[in-house]
Amino acid sequence: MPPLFPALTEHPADRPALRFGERSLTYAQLAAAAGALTGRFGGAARVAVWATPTLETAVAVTAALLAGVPAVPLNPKSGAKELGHILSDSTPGLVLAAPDAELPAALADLARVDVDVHGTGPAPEDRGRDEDPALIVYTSGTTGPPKGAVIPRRAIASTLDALADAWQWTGDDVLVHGLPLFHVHGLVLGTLGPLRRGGSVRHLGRFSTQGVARELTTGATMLFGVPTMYHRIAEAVTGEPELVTALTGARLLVSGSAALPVHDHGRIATATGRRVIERYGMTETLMNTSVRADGEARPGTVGVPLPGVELRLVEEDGSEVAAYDGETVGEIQVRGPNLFTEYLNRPDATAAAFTADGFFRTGDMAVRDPDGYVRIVGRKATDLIKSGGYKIGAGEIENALLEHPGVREAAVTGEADPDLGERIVAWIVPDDPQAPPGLKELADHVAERLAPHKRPRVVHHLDALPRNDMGKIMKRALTHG
Ligand code: MCA
Ligand code: AMP
Repeated sequence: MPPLFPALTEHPADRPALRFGERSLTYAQLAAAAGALTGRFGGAARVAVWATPTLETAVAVTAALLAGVPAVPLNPKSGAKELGHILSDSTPGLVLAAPDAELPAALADLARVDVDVHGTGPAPEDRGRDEDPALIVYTSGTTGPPKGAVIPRRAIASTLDALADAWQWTGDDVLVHGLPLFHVHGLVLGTLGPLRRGGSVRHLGRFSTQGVARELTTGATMLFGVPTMYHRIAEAVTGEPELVTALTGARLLVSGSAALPVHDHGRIATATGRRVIERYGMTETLMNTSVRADGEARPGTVGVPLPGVELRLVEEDGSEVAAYDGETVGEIQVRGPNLFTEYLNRPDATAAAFTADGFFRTGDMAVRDPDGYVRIVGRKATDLIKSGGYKIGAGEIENALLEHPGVREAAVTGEADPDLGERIVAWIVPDDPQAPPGLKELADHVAERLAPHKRPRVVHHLDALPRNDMGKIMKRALTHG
């Protein structure tokens, strides 16, 4: 099996690999720290990683991949209910965390191993095999709690190599970003990506336009971000000349996880002369399409299928659309080595997600231009909300809201938001109309149980929810007045 990270063993000792804030590791130091850590896994079948945006998380995931032990990245802002579900579903043998991390009560029964980024162990042998599960990443569906997508090692290797081809991404690139490390974007693309190429990543700890400007003017060559980050960049370019200089000098600016508004694309292009390129992926499929570095960065498109990815648009009845004419809308289905293997403990959901001939049903609706460019035009499920690049299921928020004593009925929708793409809106029938729970109370309630990014940003109080004859809530009636 070829190694996942050749640079770990072929490294010149002082080649930079990771930098998080002020702290950094070379490839030699990363190999030694990962080697020391793999010796402490104690036969665990899976390991949880307390995925703060730190060196420790990068070392922990690298060590798990080399040891061939699946890693379950945990959002360190997860609330008790969400965390409880992920732990009982994925049953990790231990949790890897930074020594100074304070872990919540939900993790108290789990053995804890502190990650020593200056540990020195024997150079780790790469024990992973292609089809072995490498990561289990939790992702929201329309109803119920999040599902664990089991991502095999070959999907990681193939998606990163396909992106290298599309973006001319090499070991000379230095990536900057401020993405969270418990999702595919920040972890697989933003951390494992540079390591597979033998290049380096500088993580901002927390996204800021000043941080982006600083890194891109001091050696960073590429920027990854979600559209909310590019929106904030578009807002800042007029007042921050150093940001304009930085973006103008970058080799590649890449946006993903949600649609980049054409308006923000245009404002950045006007100010810097640079076109942000978009790529389209999913937790279950890793990356499917991208605008190529040597291609035309057409605003509003996610480019062409990546090498190895088969993509088709299908009608409701499963037949392929009649024409790729830039107008005929169909659901995107994909097949290729980039796909996940299953949802953990959910054979029903796994079976429903694939067609008989092995294509994954993405639920994303698109048209395809005659020259192959894909334009995403919407989503099949109205109960999935994309806010700040996070996918959030309406059902999980509704369930959390119903656990509030002041809530009799609840419905959740998404509405357009210039910064977040969509914002979460809660429609509540209060138990006591004289004393309805307010926005802050309900936002805190959801943030505490699930995660802060799942909290409602707007609350409406109603006497009753609009329902059809079957008793089903008519969400269109809520959002269309
Ligand atoms: C606010 N906070 C709270 C509460 N309200 N905490 C507890 N209780 C509350 N009621 C805290 C938040 O935790 C956060 O803390 C701070 O206040 C600000 O919160 P918020 O307004 O939500 O955040 P933001 O600053 O507006 O975040 C915007 C963002 C973020 C930075 C763009 O949305 C983000 O990081 N998005 C990235 C999502 C992503 O990576 N998606 C990839 C998945 P603190 O200040 O401590 O942070 S998609 C994917 O992987 C596929 C494969 C793909 O295609 O990429
Ligand atoms: P997640 O399940 O969190 O991995 O989110 C995957 C979803 O994000 C996809 O199914 C799309 O709906 C959306 N997405 C990702 N990248 C893009 C993009 N460049 N443009 C539009 N939507 C995107």
